[in-house]
Amino acid sequence: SPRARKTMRQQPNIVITGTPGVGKSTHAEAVAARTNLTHLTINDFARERGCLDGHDNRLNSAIVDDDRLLDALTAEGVKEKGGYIIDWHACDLYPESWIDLVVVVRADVEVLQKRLVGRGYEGEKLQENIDSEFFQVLLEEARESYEEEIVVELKSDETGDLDANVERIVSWVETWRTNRAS
Ligand code: DAT
Repeated sequence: SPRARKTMRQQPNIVITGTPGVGKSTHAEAVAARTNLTHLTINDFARERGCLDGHDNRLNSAIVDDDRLLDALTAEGVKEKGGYIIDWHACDLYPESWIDLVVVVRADVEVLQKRLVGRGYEGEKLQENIDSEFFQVLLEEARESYEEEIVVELKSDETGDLDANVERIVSWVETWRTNRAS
């Protein structure tokens, strides 16, 4: 459960991470709707704020410049104000002091494969993402980058998982707010 952390933030910052297709944005949107936190889709934010640094042709995806992204997030007031749900497939670039909770969304690789094929992924891009989930790359990244007690792994194979996860994150936010106020 959330303990008092060294922060001046009035609202918590939550990182929602995981392999593409696991359900990050679905979770982030549902939690944002219930908590009034702001869903920050880094793919869009990085593009809008000029934080892209070329294109990876092999994986057909934009390359984000981490330093520029951190500057843009700082300008946005992420660290000081808080109140953001940061939705991206990477999680190791934010300073620890910015982040109050890290949710690693996981999916069964067969379920994920179907979702990604449905999204038009194929070839190397499809395989790399399946491998990434199989080898729990994002979970390891989260565990290496943040204190163990703020990292939560949540399974997202079915609708029931989604509902339970959202409930759990919302209640974490409510507890954080209660602790912050007292
Ligand atoms: P991400 O943001 O991680 O790329 P998403 O939120 O766009 O993933 O979800 C990918 C697809 O999978 C989307 O069609 C919604 C579906 N999905 C995600 N989590 C689910 C769950 N727990 N049950 C059923 N469908 C889910």
